[in-house]
Amino acid sequence: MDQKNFSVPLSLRDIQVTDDFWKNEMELVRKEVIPYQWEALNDRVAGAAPSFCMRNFRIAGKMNREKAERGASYEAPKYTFRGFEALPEDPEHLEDKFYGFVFQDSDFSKWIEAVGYSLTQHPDSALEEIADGAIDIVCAAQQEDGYLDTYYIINGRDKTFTNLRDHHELYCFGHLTEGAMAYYEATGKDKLLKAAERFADYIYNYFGAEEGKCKGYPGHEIAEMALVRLYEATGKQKYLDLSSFFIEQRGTKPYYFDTEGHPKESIRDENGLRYAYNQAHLPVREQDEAVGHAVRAVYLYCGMADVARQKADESLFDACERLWDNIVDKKMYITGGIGATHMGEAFSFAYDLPNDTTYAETCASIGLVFFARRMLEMRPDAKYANVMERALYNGVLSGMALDGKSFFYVNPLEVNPTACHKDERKFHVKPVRQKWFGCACCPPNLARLLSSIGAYAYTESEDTLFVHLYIGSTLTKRVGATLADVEIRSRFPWEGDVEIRVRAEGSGFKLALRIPDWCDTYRLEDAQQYTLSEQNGYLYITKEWGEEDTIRISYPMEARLMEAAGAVRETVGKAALVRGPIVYCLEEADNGADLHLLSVNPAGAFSVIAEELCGLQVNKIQAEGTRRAKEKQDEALYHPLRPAVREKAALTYIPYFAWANRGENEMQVWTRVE
Ligand code: FUB
Ligand code: ZN
Repeated sequence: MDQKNFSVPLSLRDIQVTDDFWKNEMELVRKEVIPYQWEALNDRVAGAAPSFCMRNFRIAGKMNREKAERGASYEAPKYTFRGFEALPEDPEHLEDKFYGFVFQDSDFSKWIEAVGYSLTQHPDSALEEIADGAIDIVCAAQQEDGYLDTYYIINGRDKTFTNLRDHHELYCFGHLTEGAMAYYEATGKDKLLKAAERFADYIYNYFGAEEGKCKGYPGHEIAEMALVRLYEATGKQKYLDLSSFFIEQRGTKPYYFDTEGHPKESIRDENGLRYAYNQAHLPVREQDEAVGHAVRAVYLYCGMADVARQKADESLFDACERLWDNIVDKKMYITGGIGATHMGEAFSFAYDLPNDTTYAETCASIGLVFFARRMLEMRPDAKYANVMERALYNGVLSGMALDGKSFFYVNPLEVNPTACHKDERKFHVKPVRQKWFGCACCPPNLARLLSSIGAYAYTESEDTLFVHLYIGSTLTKRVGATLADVEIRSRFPWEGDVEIRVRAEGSGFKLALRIPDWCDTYRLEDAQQYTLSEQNGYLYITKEWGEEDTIRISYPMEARLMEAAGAVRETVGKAALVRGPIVYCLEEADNGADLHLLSVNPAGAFSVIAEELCGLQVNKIQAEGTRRAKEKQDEALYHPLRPAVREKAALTYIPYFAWANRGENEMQVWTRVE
């Protein structure tokens, strides 16, 4: 591996996203999600489960002050460790103790990360003031030794790092660092970054290969990638070493988590799932199947990819690639959703992709996007960007309502609301988006991804700008001693025409455009004026650049019915409609109830209709099909086979991400084929 060929994301300060589609998403985050989340973090949302996040930081800060005032006579209160502290029966009388999930601190960190990215695109002094105030509260909770996790600060430091498997100190540290970096990069303010670094130093002194240090590693990964980011920002080798240690240590024997004395969990133990849940069943270089909790898994793979990139470690990259291929070839929904079972929020076995009991947590698709970008940094291969695009426009975006005011945690591909209410196996599947969640991981994760979307669309190497996603933007790229100005315009995801204006000098600047996997061909206007080559799904373009050059390229978007491999039991005989990057679905609001009675005609015409859907301009698709005629009311449950009576039906498909914006109703991605 030659690091010279690697690429890195552009700084968000060098990109202005101008795209109608994504700008709208970013504005929803800025105007709806960030302010709403700030209220939620402060328990000020009527009717929503309190978060306790900022309250926990305030209490930890208060304890610090009391300790400083009373010195040796101070005795910290003693509480019982549970992992989740519920609201007391009388919510008026909260004690000065920790409430909420053990990882509640991370809600602040994801919020401040989204705030940081958002400020790079849209400076907002009022928001910055709120953020600075929040940072003061968080930093006041930090202990003298650098430790910063309110669950243990409040409950008692004697238990620090005693339950790495289930408790989330290292996870909270990881998110804190990511948030601090984003805020620093946006504003230049380093108070939170310094706090994160002090916590990192504490962790570095505690964990590591050196004699006397703890040999544990995070139960929920993310510290691995955060440490690499910290290394890149500070140049301090110890952070890369620690990340590397966490990665190499995972899965070695004796299993670290066994030394923590967790009670055996019978069925998990018998089936070898005890370690796989945390991806700790094997050393990471020996892993070739994505297993366990899906968010943890993809976060681990991101950390592995970061370390592989920093160290040009080919075998670690190979492990990442094996895991990538396993996910994409065997365990991913057509929407880019991953984690097929709600048992452990986990990957299931190969090709087990049920549509109506799926989990496909929003955070897991987000993690897949993170993983894709990291793989692209090392190897620009369209196989990563194709999936990144698929996940973004579908499994990620479905997590948020079109008005930015409610969210899905679980992203099913088929919903019958009655089943969601009455069938215990589907209780985790909500037929409508929720305002907020007690375990509020997904909405703030969405906020941080959407507000930094530019960092996924493009990466740069010394002389090349890689366009992975056709997101309208203006950006600046350094080429040797000069700057190239680039403007990308498109009507993605609805139309495939792209216009790229380049202002560069000489011929040193190259563009690498991803050729999407959803089109068989593309058309480049005036192709003869460029020097062209194709490699791994990218079209490399260069020329002697003039004052301003305009490249016009079209990727035909055709409505296509897709089928899954025969091994996917749930979808045999069914097809999903896809056009460009968008996966479509049928919804009851357009097609009436009993969607399971509908069939689509693969030989019929597909008409694209540009229309507004709940305030958003989208392309709907009309298809020809039939509906199995309603039987008589008293139709016997079983009866001799008779020819089905079918009536013609016009099917109206809408983008999957836009479903469930018109009240509770049925939805399906996979429809029977006539
Ligand atoms: O454990 C923290 C977060 O809560 C995970 O990433 C989500 O899957 C949810 O379990
Ligand atoms: Zn989540």
